[in-house]
This record gives sequence, C-alpha cells and structure tokens, in this order.
Amino acid sequence: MSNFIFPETFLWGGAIAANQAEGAWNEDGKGLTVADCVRRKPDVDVKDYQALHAVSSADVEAARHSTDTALYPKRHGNDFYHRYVEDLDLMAEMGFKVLRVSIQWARIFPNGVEEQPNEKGLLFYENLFREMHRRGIEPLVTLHHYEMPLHLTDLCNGWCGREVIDHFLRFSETVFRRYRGLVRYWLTFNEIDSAFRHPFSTMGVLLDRIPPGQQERMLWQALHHQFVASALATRQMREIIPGAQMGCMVTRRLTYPETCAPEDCLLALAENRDNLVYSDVQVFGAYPAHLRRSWERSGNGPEMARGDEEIISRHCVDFVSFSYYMSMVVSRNAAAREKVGGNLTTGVKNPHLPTSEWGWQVDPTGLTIALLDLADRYRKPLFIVENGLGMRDTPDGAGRIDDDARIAYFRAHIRAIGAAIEGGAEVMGYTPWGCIDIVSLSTGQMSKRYGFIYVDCDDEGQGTFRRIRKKSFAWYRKVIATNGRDLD
Ligand code: BGP
Repeated sequence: MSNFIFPETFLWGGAIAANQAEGAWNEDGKGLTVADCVRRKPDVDVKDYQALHAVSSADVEAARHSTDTALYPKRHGNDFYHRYVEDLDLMAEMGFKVLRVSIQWARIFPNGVEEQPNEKGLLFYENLFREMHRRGIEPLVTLHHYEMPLHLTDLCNGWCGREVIDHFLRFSETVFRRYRGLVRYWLTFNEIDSAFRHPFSTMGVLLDRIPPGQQERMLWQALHHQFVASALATRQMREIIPGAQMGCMVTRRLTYPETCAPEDCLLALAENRDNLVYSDVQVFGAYPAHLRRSWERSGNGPEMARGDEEIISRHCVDFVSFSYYMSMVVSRNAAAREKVGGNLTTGVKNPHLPTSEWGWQVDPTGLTIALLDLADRYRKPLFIVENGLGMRDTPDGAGRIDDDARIAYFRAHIRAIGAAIEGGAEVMGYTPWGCIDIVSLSTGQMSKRYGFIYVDCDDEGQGTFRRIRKKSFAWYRKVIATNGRDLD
C-alpha cells in the first residue's frame, strides 16, 4: 500500500499523440504532415538521437513521393483512427478519468493555409471527444504535437515564417469553437523546448535550407513565433471557452552534477536553467535575462514585431505540464566519461541508476525533485503528461504479457508523485505516456512499447493490430480505483 494521499480530483489517465497513434495518414482529407516524412532508421543505434531525428530536404522529397507505411511507421500508428471506440472501452475499463490526445492540424486544414476547415477532420475529433465523455473520460488536448502540415515547411520553412502564426490561430480558433463544451484542458506546443533537438518534427524547419551561420538565430526566430502563437491561442481560448485551462508543456530534463565540485554544480544549474527557459516564458510572460544576455553576445536573438512582448506578457498559462522519463548528469570531465542515451538528449552515465534498453536512466526520486522544484519556481498547478518505460513486451504461449518491470517503474514513480504532493506540490493529474502501444517518436519502433495495452503490430507495421491487456492493465485499474493508495 502507499501512505500517500492523492486529491479526490486527481486526474488519473494516459497519453498518446495523434501522429504516433492514429494512422489513417491519407484518409478523410488529411494532408501530409512532418511526422509522415520521418523515416524509420533500423540501421541507426537507438541511442543516437541526433542521427535518428535528422531529416534533410532530400528525405522529405523521398517521403513526399512514397506511399510506404513500413518505412514511415507514423503513417499507420496503432490504427487508433479506426479503433478508438474499442480503445476507449479499454481505457474506461481501467477507470481513466482523463486521456491526453492531440489534434492533427492537417486533418482540419490539410495544407495549413486553407480558409475553410475539413469537416471530416472536425467530425472525427468531435466523435472522439463525445465517446470519451460517454465513458467519463476528460479530454486533455495538445494543439501541436509534432504534427505540422508539410505544406508550411514548403511555404516558409515551417515556423521560421511569421505567417504561420496566423495560420495556426485559424486552426486553434476553429477547434476552440467546435469543441467548446467538450474540451476544457488544453496544451499548446508539446515539448516546446525540443525545437533545437529536432527542429523538423517540432517546428517543420529543415536546417539544410538555412545557411549554417544563421541556423541558431532562425531557430530562435521560429521559437519566438511559437511563443507569440501560444500566447494568442491562450487569449482565444479564454474568450471562446470561459473556464477552460491552458498549459505549457516541456520536457523536464532534470540534470544532476556528477560531483559536489562547484564547477559541476554550476554546469548542472546552467543545464536546468536552459531547460526551463521555455516554461519561464509561458509562465512569467517574458524572456529570462540570461537568455537575453546570451542573445546580445551571440547576435542570435529573434526579430520581434511591435507588441510581441506585450502579447507574451499578457497571456500566460494556467498550469505547467511536462514529460518526465529520466534524469541526466553533467560533468566538467564529460569528455572522459561514459555516455548514455536519453529522451532526445544524452549525458554522462549515472552509476546510481539503472538504465532501460534504450539507455534511459530510471530515476523516480528525480520526479519528486522535478515536481518540488517546479512547484517552488512557478507556484502553479502541475500536470505530468508523459512518463513511462519503453520496453520489449512479448506475449507468452498463452498470450499473456507479464510486464512486471513496467509495474515496478510506475509504482515507484507514483510514490514519487505522492511524496511531492506531501511536499506541497499541487499536481492536477498523471497521464503515463503511450498508455496503449504506439509508434516511438525517436526510433519509429512499435517494439519500444509503453502501454498497459499491447498492440499486435511489429516494427514493419505487420500484425493483426489486436489489443491485449498486459499485466499492468489490471494493476493500474486498481491504482485508479483506490486513488493511488493500493500500489501493490
Ligand atoms: C517525448 C514525446 C512523445 C513520446 C515520448 C517517448 O519526447 O513528447 O511524443 O514519443 O517522448 O519517446 P519515444 O517515443 O521516442 O520512446
């Protein structure tokens, strides 16, 4: 049993993203997205995130003319688009109170620039949200989860173009108006801090279209456009859906110093400050002084139109959401240290922590630290919208999947949340990532499985797509039914 008390209002559930789950990549009027063009790279080490995420203009040209769904696995996902009713039944069976999903911009505006929305796209999500409510499941909706219409990359290299702000606001206004009364929890940009780690997925930006000396400045320019768009969408939401709540969303890459040497501690402080710049902007409504100083030194600051900073300052978020998978380590002697893979970043190996097959360092205590630190920094409600362990799950002869390691991972991380709540953090809810097996963002694998529900689909997109409850399914149902008290 757990001796932690979770609020009665605590939103237990799960999280997926449209581009990694829906499939139906070219159905019902949907346009091509950046996710449809990210090729699986089985020949690349799954810990080599730069290589996995690198996308060139030539890659996009090849993808644009391909109908291959094995090579581009996000095109098939786990077929959620056609199976969501069955999936929602399974989630309701676990007792979900919330499900985090995203709306694919290119289902609503196929090229991102149309004046009129695609009704079939709007109807899909309306049906999805209504079916969720029928089962007592609250939607938590991400507007932009690595799903940019590819046409906007063609048009102006994605978010580098300021015109994308208006295109995005037409999309956000359209969905706010259509889903008013169905959706009251919103997030603008998924892991907005990942812009520099994979600019194509996050912002539709192809680096090879920017001269090397201009790349950093153009990425800040694209990010600035996202910050302005996020603030204006927050204003729209408040005007259209009074009482709705908007959250920012960052990857919490908690970083420890390798030793108590002051130099290592300073390096860790710098890493953590850099990570939280993005939530700082959306919570405090201004670019932090240390970032401005670095722009002055480098000349890489974005051009800002008159009124931009006023907009960013006036429309801040209501809550802070984040993904948490692991912690990282920095060292003044990094060059001489063993490296580990990480969720989109890499760092020095922490000898005190186990690592997953994909090199992610498992650190439940780090989640308590992250929550308490964010609570003290922002004094706002917090929402853990991604957490989980990717692992290979294989059904045994009887079709059973005993994912005890995943149960142990979640047991420890739920305890960590309880400890943070005990420590004064206001936590709204918890939506473990990939609550049903979906395509991995970084590796494109189905075999990197996160779900309480197994999907019979392999890395080549082959299988029956049948859903199978894992052992963790019944365990999580019990956790939810006891509001976090019974974790055994
Ligand atoms: C986060 C993304 C999610 C999800 C998660 C797991 O960065 O927001 O979309 O994919 O990482 O990573 P992966 O799927 O690469 O295992």
